[in-house]
Amino acid sequence: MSVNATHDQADVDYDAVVVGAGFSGLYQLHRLRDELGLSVKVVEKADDVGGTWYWNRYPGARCDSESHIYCYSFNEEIMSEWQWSERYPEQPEVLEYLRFVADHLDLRKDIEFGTEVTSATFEEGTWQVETDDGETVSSQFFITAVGCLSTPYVPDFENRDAYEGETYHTGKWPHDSVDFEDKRVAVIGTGASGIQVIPEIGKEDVEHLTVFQRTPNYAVPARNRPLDDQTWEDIQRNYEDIMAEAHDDGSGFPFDTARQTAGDLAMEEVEQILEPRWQEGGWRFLVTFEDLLINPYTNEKVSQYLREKIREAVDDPETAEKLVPTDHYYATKRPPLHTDYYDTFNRGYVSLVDVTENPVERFTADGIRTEDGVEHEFDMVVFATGFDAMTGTLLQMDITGRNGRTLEEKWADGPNTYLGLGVHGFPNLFTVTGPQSPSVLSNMPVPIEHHVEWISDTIADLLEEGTRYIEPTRAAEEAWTEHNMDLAEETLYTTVDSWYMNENIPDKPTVFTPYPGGVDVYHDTICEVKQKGYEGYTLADSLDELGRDGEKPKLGIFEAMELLHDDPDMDLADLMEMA
Ligand code: NA7
Repeated sequence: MSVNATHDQADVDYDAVVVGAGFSGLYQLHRLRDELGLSVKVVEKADDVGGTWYWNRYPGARCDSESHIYCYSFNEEIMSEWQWSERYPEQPEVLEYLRFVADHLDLRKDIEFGTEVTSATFEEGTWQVETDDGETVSSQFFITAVGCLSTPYVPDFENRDAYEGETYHTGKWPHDSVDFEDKRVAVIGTGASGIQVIPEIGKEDVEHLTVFQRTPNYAVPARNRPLDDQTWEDIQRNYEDIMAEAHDDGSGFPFDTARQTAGDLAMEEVEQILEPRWQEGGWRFLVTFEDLLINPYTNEKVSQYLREKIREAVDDPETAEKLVPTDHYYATKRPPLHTDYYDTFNRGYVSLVDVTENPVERFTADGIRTEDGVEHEFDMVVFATGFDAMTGTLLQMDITGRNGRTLEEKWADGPNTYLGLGVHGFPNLFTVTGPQSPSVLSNMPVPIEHHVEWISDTIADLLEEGTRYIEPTRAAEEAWTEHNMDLAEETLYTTVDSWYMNENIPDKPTVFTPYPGGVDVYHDTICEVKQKGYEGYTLADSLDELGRDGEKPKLGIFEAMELLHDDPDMDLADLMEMA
C-alpha cells in the first residue's frame, strides 16, 4: 500500500522523524517507508542500530525472553533466514540479529547515526526537530522509538567523582573488553543487570568481588542451553502458530497460564506444582498461578518457595539470609532470571554488603566507605544501578507541544497519555511503547509490533483522508490515566518501590507507569479505538480545531477563577485551553 500520491509534503522536510533505531525504530522506518512510501528520517544516538542491545554489552548481558520469540514476526523471510543459537540470546547475538534485519530491509540509508535529538517543538503545525549537530528538520509526524530503559542512572553518592579507579555502568558498557584479572571489583545493584553481570565477573580471575545490595531479588534459573537443529526445525514448523499465540497472550509469550490459585493450597502442594516449572527454568514459572500478581496469599507461597531455594543454594547462612527478599512479593519488581547467581556467593573471594543495614557513606579516592567505618578499596566499580525508566529519555528530549507547553511541564506529576501512544496537547506525536502501554510487562517485540502497526495504519488513514492532525482529547487522556491507576491498584505492583512505580530516581512522582491490564486486552482496546473512528482523538484539518475537544463546555471567567481557587496548583495552560 502506498499513500504517496495522495498527500502533499511540500511544507515539511520529512513525513515523519523517528527517534531511535532499536527494535521499534527499525520496524517503524520499514512500515512507513517501504509500505506507505513516506519520507522518513531516523535519528539515532549510537553509531549503529540495536537500541538497548547496542548499549547493554556488559559480560553476561542476555535476553530473558526466549530467542525464538524475542524477534519480529512481520516478515517470513527474516523468520526463516535467521537461526538463533541458544535458548536465550546473548547481547551480541541480538545485536547481530538487528543488524541483519537492518541490512535485509536496507534501512541504514535513512538512519542518521551518532546524532542526538536536542529538542522537538510543534510549531505552526509541524514538528521542528533539532539535533546536536546543529541541524533542524521539519516533519508532519514525530515518533519516539526510544525504548523504556535507555537513560542509565548512577546514584549521586557523596564524593563519587573523587574515586580514581575505573567506573562502568552496565547500560553504557564500553566496546573494548574490560579486564577484570587480579582486580578488586565492586558491583552496586542487584536488579536484572546486576544478577547477570555478577556471576560473569565472579568467574573471572578477579582478586575480590564485592556486591553492594540494597534490595535482594528473587531470581529464577534461566537454564540456558544451545538450540540444536532439531529444536529449531520444530520451532520453524510451528512458527506461525507460536507467534500468533504470543501476540494473543496477556504478556506476549506463547505460554499457557495455569487457571489455578495457590491461595488455598497447602505449601506442599504448591511446591509440587512449582518444582517442574523451576526445573524447566525461565519465565514460564511466572504463569504457574493466574493470580500471582493480585492475590497476596498465592504470591506469598510462591515467594516462600523461592526464598527456600535461595537458602539451599548459598552455603553461608548469614549471606543466604541477606540474599533472601522479605520486604516485597515476587515479581512485583521486574523478575530476573539467573545463571549461577547464588553460587557466585559460595566463592571465597566474593562478598556481599547489605547497604540497607550498612549504607554507603561516601566514595573515596580508592573506593567506598560504608557507615560502619570500613574503607573498601577497589580497582573498579560497576554501577548496575538501572535507568531513568519509562519517561526519562522522553523528558530529556525537550519536547514542546501546542501552546508552548513542554512534556516536562505536562508530566510534572507523572506521565499521562492516551493509550500510551499519544499525549493531549502534542498533535501528531506517537510514542512507541510509551508509558501507560504494556511495554516492559511483556515480551517487548510483541507490543512493539502492535504499536508500530497501529501508528502506521493511523498515519495511512490520516493521509488518505487528507486529515492533517491527530491528537488525544483531554477527556480520553484523563480516563486512560485513571483506568491505568485503577488497574494498578488491583495488583500487588503498587506494594513496593520499583522503577515500575517511577520510584528508583529521587524526586520522580510515585505512579505506576506501564499498563498492567495485559497485552491482549490492550491490543483489543487500541484496535477498537481505531474501528470506532479514532474514539478519544480529535482529528483536525486546522490548528484552530485542536484543543476544542467538544467534551467540555467552554469555561466562563468566573468558573475559571473558581477552578483556580479550588486548585491553586492547576496548570495555567490547561485552564486557558478550557477557557
Ligand atoms: P534495576 O532493575 O533498576 O536495578 C538497579 C539496582 O540498583 C537495584 O538493585 C537497585 O536497588 C540498585 N540501586 C539503585 N540505586 C541504588 C543506590 N543508591 N544504592 C544501592 N543500590 C542501588 O536496573 P537493571 O539494569 O538491573 O535492570 C533494568 C532492566 O533492564 C531490566 O529489568 C531489564 O528489562 C533490562 P533497589 O532494588 O532499588 O533497592
